[in-house]
Amino acid sequence: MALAESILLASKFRGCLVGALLGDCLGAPYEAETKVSKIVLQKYFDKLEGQYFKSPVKPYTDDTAMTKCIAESLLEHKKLDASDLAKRFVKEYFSDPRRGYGANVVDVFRKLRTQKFVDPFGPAREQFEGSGSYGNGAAMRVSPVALFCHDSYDELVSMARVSAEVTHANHLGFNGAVLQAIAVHQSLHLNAKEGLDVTSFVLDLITKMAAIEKDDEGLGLEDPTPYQTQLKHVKELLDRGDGVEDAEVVRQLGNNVAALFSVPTAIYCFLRAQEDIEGIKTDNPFRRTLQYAISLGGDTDTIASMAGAIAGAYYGHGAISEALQRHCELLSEVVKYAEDLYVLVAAQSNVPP
Ligand code: R7I
Ligand code: MG
Ligand code: MG
Repeated sequence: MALAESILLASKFRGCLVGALLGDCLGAPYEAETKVSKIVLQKYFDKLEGQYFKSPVKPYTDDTAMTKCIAESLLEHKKLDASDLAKRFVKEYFSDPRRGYGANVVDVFRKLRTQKFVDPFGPAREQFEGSGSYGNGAAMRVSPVALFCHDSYDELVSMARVSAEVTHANHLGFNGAVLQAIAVHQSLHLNAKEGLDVTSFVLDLITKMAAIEKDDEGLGLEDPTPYQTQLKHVKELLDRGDGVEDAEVVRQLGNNVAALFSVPTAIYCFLRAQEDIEGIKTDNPFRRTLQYAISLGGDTDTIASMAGAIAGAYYGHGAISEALQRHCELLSEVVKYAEDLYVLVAAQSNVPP
């Protein structure tokens, strides 16, 4: 890889994790609101970006706390170690529990601690009477896996799934994490200067999810290909351009805590924000992505965080407003995780560090 390309890739690594952080920190104040006024959000972002505004730092939530655990575990072990990951999630939660964790995942942490991490996947399988959680908690934290597996698609798919299964044993929970990881991975491999073909971005995701959802054929599901169905909705909505009302986006794709009703939504936010969106005044497509994701309401921190990771991996760190970054707790640590992951990946693939 040429030096210029490696500088660009390093910037995309930072963009990904910083993008995820910004979505979490800036989206969190609006979590659980049914719909957020675009006018209110425009003022909120304008003020945060304003040169003289020194508001208190915006705290991160569980989305970032768990992303941090995955980044640290990968950096230390240079592979995905499920037992180590489980220990880090538990330690992180019990040392700092007030970060807005999902209501049920906490039971997994308690059980893992009680059984002393003998089976890191066991407690997750017991959730919801044995069906496992379909929440988006595995998807929201998966970005470091996408960075770590930059050079290997097959490894990306298997590692994203294993990283998810520590807490999310339901196929909708772990496949949501796999889809989010694949979307970030696609962004990392595209050059923003060449412009984005939004249709082929979605079609590629549909093709890849077809191979993954094949594994669920024996489960006797009502819809055996739920993520492909949602991605087809994403494509149909994109085909209709800027005329689609927010209420319809929410009705078709969802904006809640279920991975099936939030991961495709985050992908749609990134892709739709390639073009201007009515009521959002900014020339910066990264900011447009976040502002639009939050405006849909519901699980705002997580949808904005996932959309931010995909967008940041596409545009790179340089495209993200420094003023917005300054308002986010843990910024310098997150930048360092991305830099260290880049050095690790570069060393493994003989790229200039
Ligand atoms: O998925 P998880 O880690 O939650 C992540 C969300 C993000 O929005 C974070 O920002 C934070 O706010 O929480 O945590 P879980 O507890 O596994 O799942 C979240 C919620 O999804 C649960 O509390 C349930 O309300 C719902 N849920 C289910 N409900 C019924 N049946 C998840 N799986 C099921 C299910 O199988
Ligand atoms: Mg959260
Ligand atoms: Mg959330």
